[in-house]
Amino acid sequence: MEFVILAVVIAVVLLGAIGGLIVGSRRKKPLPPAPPTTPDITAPPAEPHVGDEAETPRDEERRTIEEVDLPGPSAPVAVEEPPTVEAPPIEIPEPTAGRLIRLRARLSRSQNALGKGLLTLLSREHLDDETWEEVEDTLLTADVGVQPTQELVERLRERVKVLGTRTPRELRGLLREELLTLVGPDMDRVVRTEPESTKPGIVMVVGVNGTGKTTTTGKLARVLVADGRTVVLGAADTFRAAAADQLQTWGERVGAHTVRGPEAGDPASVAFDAVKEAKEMGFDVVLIDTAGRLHTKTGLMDELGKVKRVVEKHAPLDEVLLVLDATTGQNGLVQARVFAEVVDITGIVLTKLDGTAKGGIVVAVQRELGVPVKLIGLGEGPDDLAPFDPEAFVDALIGE
Ligand SMILES: Nc1nc2c(ncn2[C@@H]2O[C@H](COP(=O)(O)OP(=O)(O)OP(=O)(O)O)[C@@H](O)[C@H]2O)c(=O)[nH]1
Ligand SMILES: [Mg+2]
Repeated sequence: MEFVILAVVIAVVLLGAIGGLIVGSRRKKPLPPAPPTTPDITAPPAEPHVGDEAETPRDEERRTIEEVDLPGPSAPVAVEEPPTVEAPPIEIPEPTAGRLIRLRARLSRSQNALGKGLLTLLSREHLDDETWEEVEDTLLTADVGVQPTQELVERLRERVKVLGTRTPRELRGLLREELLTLVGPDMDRVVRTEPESTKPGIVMVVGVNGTGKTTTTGKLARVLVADGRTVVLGAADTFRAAAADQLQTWGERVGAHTVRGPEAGDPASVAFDAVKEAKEMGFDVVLIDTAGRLHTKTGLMDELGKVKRVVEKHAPLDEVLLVLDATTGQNGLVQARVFAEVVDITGIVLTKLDGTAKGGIVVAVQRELGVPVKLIGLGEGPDDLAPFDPEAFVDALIGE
């Protein structure tokens, strides 16, 4: 009898222990992530992890509500100290002169394959049809575009024939002249930001997603501040909260004021308010950053037209800058055409020229729009923006 009682006691103790383990292990197991209600198509596909198969299958029995620990009403609530907001130190942007030397060197590094290739071809003893075809291919590969390429080759052929014997110096001079003609040394490339008595300079920045609009707006603000101008940034990209933060961060670094609106609010009204504030407070220039939009989406393009029209209730815009990513090549031309129809582009900013040898797109896009490239982006650094200078550009192409 005693033995039976002892056995029962042991059994009870054991069961309790096992139960405790199970409960304990359940408590410790973290909640599986809640499955999204709609599939997130922007999320990258989940990578398999080591030991994936060992994970609990998703159709495992769910915990009941009683098993989930809820925080008691008396649970202490951690009171967070409000973070002390320290004003970031204001940076002094790099002076223009030093910046240009640095950026020209960077441009040469990325672009001089084109010029070197051309010079090598032109130095051949016999310039037969095949060589001229290679010259053409070289220019096309650099995204110069069909029409300008044919013009250049025709003129070069003519001039080389007249020249007879060629020295490398002569060839270089010839090529430089012809490339320069193509790039358009006489186009007006001034970025207009001059304030007038009652109105600030107004610049709007547009383009498809990810071309570098916000970065360019930020870099341009730095250039203006370095020139002693006061700047307001209009965060008219209301699609993402992070977009306004990104712009504001650029502004704060040089002490430029950012006007923002509610998330998903009307971009036109943010742009309007930015100009209004600039006018009221006597700022010199307003730079309006807009959301990236695909040129194929009519609704978004209409919205951009509206932003411009609403701003124009204050005053005409001085510049509408189209930001194109130099690495996207010929697709940039299609974008340029559509944007130009909607908002009358006055200047092109060609970004990411540091990451591609296809600088020939400068020629193609200017031809397409009849609008000059005014600025070029040569890196992700805050001072990696340069005015577009045709002579410096051609020198970078053919090496000095
Ligand atoms: N290498 C290089 N990267 C650049 C240049 N300009 C911009 N970028 C990079 O391009 C990426 C996109 O830049 P953003 O300025 O956010 O582009 P955005 O057009 O405002 O993008 P959305 O607002 O999302 O349409 C960032 O990683 C930038 O650092 C450039 O001239 N060279
Ligand atoms: Mg942006």
